[in-house]
Amino acid sequence: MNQTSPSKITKKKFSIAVEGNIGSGKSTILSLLDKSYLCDVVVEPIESWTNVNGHNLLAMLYKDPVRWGMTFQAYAQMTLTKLHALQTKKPVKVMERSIYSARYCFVENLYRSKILQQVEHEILNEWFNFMTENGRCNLDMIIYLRTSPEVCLERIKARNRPEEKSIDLNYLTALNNLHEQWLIQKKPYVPCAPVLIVDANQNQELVYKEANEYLTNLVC
Ligand code: DGT
Repeated sequence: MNQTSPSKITKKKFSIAVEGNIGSGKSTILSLLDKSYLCDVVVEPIESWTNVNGHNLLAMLYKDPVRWGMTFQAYAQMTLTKLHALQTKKPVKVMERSIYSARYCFVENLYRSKILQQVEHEILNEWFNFMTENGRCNLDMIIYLRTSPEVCLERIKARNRPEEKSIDLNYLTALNNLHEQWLIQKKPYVPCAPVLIVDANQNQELVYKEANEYLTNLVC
């Protein structure tokens, strides 16, 4: 494990985002952390993106990204902002993803692929800047589940979500590069919190053990 240590905390509420490519294993780690007395896990249930008042926005996005990319990112940004604002009881609030990966990885990828228009990118960016500048989306730490795109693809195939059938290695590689630029190279975007890097190609029990040990040391 490779880490940048934030200062040890006592009694302070701590907000953490688990980040990583699609298929990196975030949901598995979060469901294990959810059992810990330390953590309240808050996730955006995939159902809220596959059933927006009867509309499967995730499927619409994959089917026609040019038409639905902006709508999806606007909705994702809103739902993630709500998670950032959520107050929890236990010492550590753990989020699946954050407004930051939506902006720095997914929006960036759609824009670079010329799926989002410049004006759409500018609107999302202005809104993102407003939401992050006022402190409502602060994080104390990011756990980065670092995974190869090949491993992600295997896991995505194995879980076989109907919406995700069109995901290929090119898409995962592009998203992986953007996660790496943000969380490892730290440019052009600098992470808003220290980053704990976990090798998530390995068995998911080990990934959980590493993350949980680190959180326990941090809080107790
Ligand atoms: P895991 O447990 O690491 O495999 O994580 P997943 O795949 O359950 O969760 P996540 O958030 O990586 O992705 C769920 C689906 O939603 C996946 O098809 C990618 C898509 N997705 C998530 N956030 C965004 C976003 O901001 N923009 C776009 N275009 N797609 C997104």
